[in-house]
Amino acid sequence: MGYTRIDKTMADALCQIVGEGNYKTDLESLDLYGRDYTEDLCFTPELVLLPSNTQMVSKITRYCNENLIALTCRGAGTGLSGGCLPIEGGVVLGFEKMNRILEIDTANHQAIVEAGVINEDLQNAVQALGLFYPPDPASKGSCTLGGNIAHSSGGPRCVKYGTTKDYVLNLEVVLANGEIIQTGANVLKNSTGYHLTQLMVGSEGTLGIVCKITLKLIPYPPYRSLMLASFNNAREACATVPAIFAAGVQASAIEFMDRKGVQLSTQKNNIAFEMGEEQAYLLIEVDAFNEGELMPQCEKIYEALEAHAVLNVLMADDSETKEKFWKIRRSIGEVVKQHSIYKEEDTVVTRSYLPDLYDGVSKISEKYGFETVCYGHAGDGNLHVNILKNDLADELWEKVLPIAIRQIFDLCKKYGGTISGEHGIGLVQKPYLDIVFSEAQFEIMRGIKRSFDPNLILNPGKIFDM
Ligand code: 2HG
Ligand code: ZN
Repeated sequence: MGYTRIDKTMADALCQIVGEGNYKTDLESLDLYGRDYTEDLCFTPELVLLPSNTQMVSKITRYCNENLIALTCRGAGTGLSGGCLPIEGGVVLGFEKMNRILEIDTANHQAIVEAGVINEDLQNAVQALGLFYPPDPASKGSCTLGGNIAHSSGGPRCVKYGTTKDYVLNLEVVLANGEIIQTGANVLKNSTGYHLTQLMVGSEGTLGIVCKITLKLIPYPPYRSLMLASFNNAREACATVPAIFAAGVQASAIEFMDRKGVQLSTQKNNIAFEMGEEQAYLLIEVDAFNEGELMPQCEKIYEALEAHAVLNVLMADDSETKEKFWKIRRSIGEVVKQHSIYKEEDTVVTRSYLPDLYDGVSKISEKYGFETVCYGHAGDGNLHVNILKNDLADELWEKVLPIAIRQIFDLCKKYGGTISGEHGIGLVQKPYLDIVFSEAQFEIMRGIKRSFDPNLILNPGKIFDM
């Protein structure tokens, strides 16, 4: 589909909506807003606009719709599926000026925020009031809540508390024609018609533009214990995960890290960490409202670990050690990116199939001569598989990679899962969506897209082709 190129008159009209100092046209900024964390992809937009309220977003959207200008929203650009890349050029809408926490309602345990609020800023603000917003992507210090909604982002705590979708009560959304709607109501229960709120969560900015968000909060559990268990066999580490649940413990994180991931993370971050023969680790956390509730949970976990040939268990006794272990885990994604050209897959399977998925990925990598770094949210059956290019020839990498990825995703389907647990489909997973969706499902989704965005201006070219 042909989109309109933005000429001088159009640019002036759009810039006037946001006002002086709230737009960018210089090449350096356009390049910056044309990238996210997905590989080294870049699609330069024609204009970047930084609105400061919903009315401005509405006027911009109406203008783009009337003039058939592509419009792509961007949070902090930390996404890993190319979801915010403006592949058709046009306008990128940045949310850095819409970053206010509008209300924290302690009586109703709700927060109302603008879409550009940084995840961790909300976590800190509500924690100061004894409240908890659990979804915690590794990039929590920079990613925005609007971006989290676009992909229904997760993080380590989701194994106990659920992902972004479980906390969104209501959204203020600008539709493609500029109209402003509420998708639901600020209530915990809602059985009133179609659930537009949940439809919007995970739709990656293709159906409407989320401007304000009402989030559910819960009481903050102030006590936590953290342990790092090592294994000399990665399959065994994965197989231990269901045993922890079977022991009757609901851990607040069960994270898997393979040897290479820990090696890269500790080396690149200069973290002192002794390694022997370990091939994999589980980082396990429990939380509680009373300190006395921690030890019985740890003991049950310890028994489950012992029954599964754990090599060693390190308890993080002080806050420095806790921070160190979490730093090792949270920075793996980043250090892999620094280490080599790579491709990241966000595989997810029914938890008990994790060992089979891990084995399958290892066999596929071996067959094609790739090195992989695997880590992620083992408690959710969600394994981030990073395929490293290292010194493989470009030609081989480009030819074989899509074949290997398809085989990995076929395994996800076989083991009861799907091709993305928390990073979305965006641009880079789009070629593989046929593995999990039939033509009938695509047609339903295309119909939904058409009814929200008949001119196809919102984040064109993402999730599936029209
Ligand atoms: C992780 O588990 C994340 O490390 C990386 O999925 C994504 O937070 C992010 O940006
Ligand atoms: Zn993750």
